[in-house]
Amino acid sequence: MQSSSRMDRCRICGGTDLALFLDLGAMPPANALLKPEEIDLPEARYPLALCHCPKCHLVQLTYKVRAEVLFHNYFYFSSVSQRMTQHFAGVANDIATRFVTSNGLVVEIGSNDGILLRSLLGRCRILGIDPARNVVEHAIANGVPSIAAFFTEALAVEIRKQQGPAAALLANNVLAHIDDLDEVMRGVHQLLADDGVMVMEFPYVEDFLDHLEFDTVYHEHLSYFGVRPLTHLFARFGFEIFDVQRQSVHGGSIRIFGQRHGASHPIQPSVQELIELEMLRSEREPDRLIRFACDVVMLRNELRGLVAELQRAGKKVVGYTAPAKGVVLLNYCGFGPLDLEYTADATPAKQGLYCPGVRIPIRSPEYFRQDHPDYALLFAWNHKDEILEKEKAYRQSGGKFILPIPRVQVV
Ligand code: DWN
Ligand code: ZN
Repeated sequence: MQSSSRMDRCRICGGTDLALFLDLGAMPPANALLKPEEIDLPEARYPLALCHCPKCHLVQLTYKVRAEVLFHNYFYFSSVSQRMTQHFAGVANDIATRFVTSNGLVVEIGSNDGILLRSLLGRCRILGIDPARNVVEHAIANGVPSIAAFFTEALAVEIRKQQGPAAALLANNVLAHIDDLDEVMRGVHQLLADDGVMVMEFPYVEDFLDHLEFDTVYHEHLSYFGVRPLTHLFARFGFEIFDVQRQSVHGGSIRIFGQRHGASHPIQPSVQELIELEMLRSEREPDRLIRFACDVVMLRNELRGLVAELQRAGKKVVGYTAPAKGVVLLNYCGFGPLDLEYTADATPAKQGLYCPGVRIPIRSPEYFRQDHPDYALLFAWNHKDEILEKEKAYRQSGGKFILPIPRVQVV
């Protein structure tokens, strides 16, 4: 079976008039970190490009890599970030107080290491679902009942049979990873209680475009959602969005609240406000996507120029963090171990491995502090505040961070 295939239809509306506007070239999957014994072996590379559907306005990858290839062993543990842990504790509290009784069932699709559901322990019944077995084992060890599987209609039927309908169905940073959205929506239809709510959070396409977040384009992220395309998708399955909240995490996200059409929650003005914002931006700036692509090329040139200039001046530049977006930036800019000797990341499972495509080793933050390089290129710019605080001593002793997004700056 082929491990990747070309997308020639819109994932939400089936439109075939897709317009390519950004091409980052062929790259290995961003989370396919290499073991030392693998760095001299050939790596599979897949096209990484974006297109826009003029019918429902979904932005999506032009190529898809099979989920089994991407998620068989996952290195992303949400709980590494304290801020994300607090963020999801806030989401859990909001859900538990507004939508779920003490005997209600909350199911989370893409529950990762249980970062959110952990906060609901003892407040209601919980169940996590995530395809990455290695991460699910962490969740179970944290006391979060979890199933290592993809969320499908058949699994939804099974869960409902065993545990009853879900009062709340959550999906945080998941929907963008799903190829067959119809299958997931059929599963939601099966599992959600009649007056149940869906709470889904993911990066927002308006922030993605406004803040030049091209490095968040990787093979896991099949879709880049706005409210307009999601309204299309929900309507096809008898659901409606009744509220949307913008969030600052992950470079700018939206949290949408959905229900069965006509259920009890009144539709908030926030929904129409964002639909109109999206319409206005695309009508007023018809060349917005092309400009975005040109700005990406200019940022790459500027970043490469800065690193070369610093090295010419005898300065040592390394990387800091090894997020999926960092792998995309490294590969797109063509940086290698001669440019950045290593990158430091706090995730124990990543240390000792290599960034795919560029073979830059991943070291620990402790190694970084001892080494004390002159500059550190911060790939996880979305955790800037938390990390600059954590590395205060490095900065106070003259170390500087290079932030690549939304524009190159040295702090
Ligand atoms: O959709 C996804 C987004 C939400 O998160 C997933 N597909 C994968 C993941 O993407 P990412 O890897 O770009 O996420 P982050 O949260 O930007 O990755 C943060 C990285 O930075 C992790 O490798 C951990 C590391 N880190 C660190 O070394 N020290 C993070 C913090 C906060 C730190 O203090
Ligand atoms: Zn479409």
